Amino acid sequence: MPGKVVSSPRVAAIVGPYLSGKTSLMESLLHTSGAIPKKGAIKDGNTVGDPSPEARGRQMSVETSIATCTYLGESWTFLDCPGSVEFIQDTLNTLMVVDVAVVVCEPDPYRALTISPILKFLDDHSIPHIIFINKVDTHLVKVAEVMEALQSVSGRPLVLREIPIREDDQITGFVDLVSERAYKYVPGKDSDLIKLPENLLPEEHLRRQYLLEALADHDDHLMEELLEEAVPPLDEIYADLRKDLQSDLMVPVFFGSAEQDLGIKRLLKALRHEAPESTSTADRLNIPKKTPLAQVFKTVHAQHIGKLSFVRVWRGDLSDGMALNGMTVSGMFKAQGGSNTKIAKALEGEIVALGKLEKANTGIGLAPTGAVELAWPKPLQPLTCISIKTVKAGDEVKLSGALHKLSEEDASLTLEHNPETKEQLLWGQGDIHLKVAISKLKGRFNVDVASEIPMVPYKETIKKAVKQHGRFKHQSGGHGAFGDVHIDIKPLPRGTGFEFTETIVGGSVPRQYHSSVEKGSLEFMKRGPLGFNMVDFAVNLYDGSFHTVDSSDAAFQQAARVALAEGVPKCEPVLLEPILELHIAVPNEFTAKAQRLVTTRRAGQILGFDGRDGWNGWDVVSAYIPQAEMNDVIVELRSLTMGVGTFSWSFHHLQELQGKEAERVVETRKKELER
Ligand SMILES: Nc1nc2c(ncn2[C@@H]2O[C@H](COP(=O)(O)OP(=O)(O)OP(=O)(O)O)[C@@H](O)[C@H]2O)c(=O)[nH]1
Ligand SMILES: [Mg+2]
Repeated sequence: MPGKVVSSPRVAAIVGPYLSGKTSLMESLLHTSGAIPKKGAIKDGNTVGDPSPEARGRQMSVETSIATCTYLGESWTFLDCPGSVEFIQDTLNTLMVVDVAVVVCEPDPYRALTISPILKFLDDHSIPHIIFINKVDTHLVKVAEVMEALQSVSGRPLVLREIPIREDDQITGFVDLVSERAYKYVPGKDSDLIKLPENLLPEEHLRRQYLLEALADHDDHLMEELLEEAVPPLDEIYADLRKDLQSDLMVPVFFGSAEQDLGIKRLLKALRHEAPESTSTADRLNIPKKTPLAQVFKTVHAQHIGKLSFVRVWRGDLSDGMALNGMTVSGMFKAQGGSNTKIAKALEGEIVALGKLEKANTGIGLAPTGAVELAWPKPLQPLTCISIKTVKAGDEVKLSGALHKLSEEDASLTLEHNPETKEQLLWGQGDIHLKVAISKLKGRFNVDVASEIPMVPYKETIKKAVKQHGRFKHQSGGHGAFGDVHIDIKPLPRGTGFEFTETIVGGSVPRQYHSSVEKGSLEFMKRGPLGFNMVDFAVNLYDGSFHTVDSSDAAFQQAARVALAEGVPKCEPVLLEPILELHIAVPNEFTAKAQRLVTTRRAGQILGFDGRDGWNGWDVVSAYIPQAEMNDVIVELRSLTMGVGTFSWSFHHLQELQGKEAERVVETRKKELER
């Protein structure tokens, strides 16, 4: 293989579906390159990746882990990303700053679909990527079938870079399709160079030809050579591989076993020879040619150290103490899993953590001359929420401070205060996402919170109009209180809210008290006869009387409340429930299941379905679902769709709710209000 001297440090993300072996692969890469003397294992909880107690406890990655090694004199930083869709925000952020991504997948054609969302993101952003089919130590891996399945979910052509050598159905080595050398795996050691097995020659030839033809699609010179049946020089093939990967024209596919360290050196070498350098990545991302310039891709509020902004250094070098975006870098660190080592300088291309840049948001460009706006993915829309409360009274300020930090670390986790239900809602991507956040609140910020299913913000309205008289009269000691009103109460169309008017003639209620009647009505509508906020009705003040001494703003407010308290129950109050509009995106083999999910919910209504824009083989089912029925929609959708189904949502309208369900809601509300 031709030598290629790359001086700048490079960065590879390790991505792929949940539990495909990414953290194990990072461990193996670190071990194979000599960065760690002994390998840890997921089951033993001692890998370099996943250092947080939450990741260790659940044996899953919940955020990106960072580790650096030197391989053949070159610096590599690996960013081991979470696979679970619930923690995908960190993965998407991480992918924005890497030179290359290694997509780790299971050796199972039926699970190929699970990598389609990540491939789509990589293709949409033209991020060079390599596929690594992991776990080939498990029996009966059919590489050709896996390849076919993977191709069906990739927008780019995949090319197999090696073919398996088998003994008794077990993969025991590989033939490199470029060098045409055969290797036998030796667990724990380098693979042995062996003679290319005769029986593999036809397949080797076929696959190699396919690889060359794929390269020739973007290289006329190579195409001519192939047409003339000339043997293309290896240098030319390697140059094409490098170029096609860099432009994301083609996806090379390798296989191996992270756990057994098989095929790892092959992967490292491919990365070394073919992954783009940081300057070409910076150019691909249109990073301005300002020096120095770095970009924050991850923010962590570390215990003892404080805020750490993890950056990719795009242009020039950084040093501790320098001013960036008007702030002084206070502490510069190199992360290796859970440990941070203090350093003084960071080189172009490196990943480092900068201390105490309090105002630096994730995604921002940092420069001595001030902030630089750089492309950054929008935070994911939250899909589910819980209502949270501090267990200890007085912890509220601590809680909001801690949550502010957690959502700074993870933009897909947000806090909302609902003024209607008076709840604090913690929004996220799924159950585990929220549970992990609660565990971090306790472990890192020492705040205990209790959680429950959030209330539905029901509303109520009226269906009939009435005329109502209301009088408030009070005599206590000196001054009395007097207000007297005649009002029309009538329903308004859905979505109108509340309207107040007056048609007083002859000053029966003096002008200054009209707004008092409105205020009283607004106060009353906060809780209608069913216990909820009232909407979509009108009050018209048309008559009344007053007393020159005893009438006051307060007395007229009170009179309005008296009138409404008596009048509204006569207007056929009715409950309104919020209905959400959902756009459920699923691969089309699951479209019928997604539709069933809608129709099996109370009042779920399918509006139609269509192809998903820009997503081959995906549909979007549009539907209305009552908010009260939303709680486990994401859980069920994921379980129906191998985890890849998702949805976007928005509030759509309020809808009358009657019958048993309405009675249940009103009864529950009554009990709540009595508490
Ligand atoms: N047989 C076999 N098992 C493996 C291999 N690589 C990983 N595993 C196992 O697969 C499981 C998941 O491994 P991880 O490395 O945590 O997978 P991951 O992709 O990082 O998981 P998430 O980050 O949570 O998505 C663990 O039980 C590993 O021991 C492999 O090459 N062969
Ligand atoms: Mg992992």
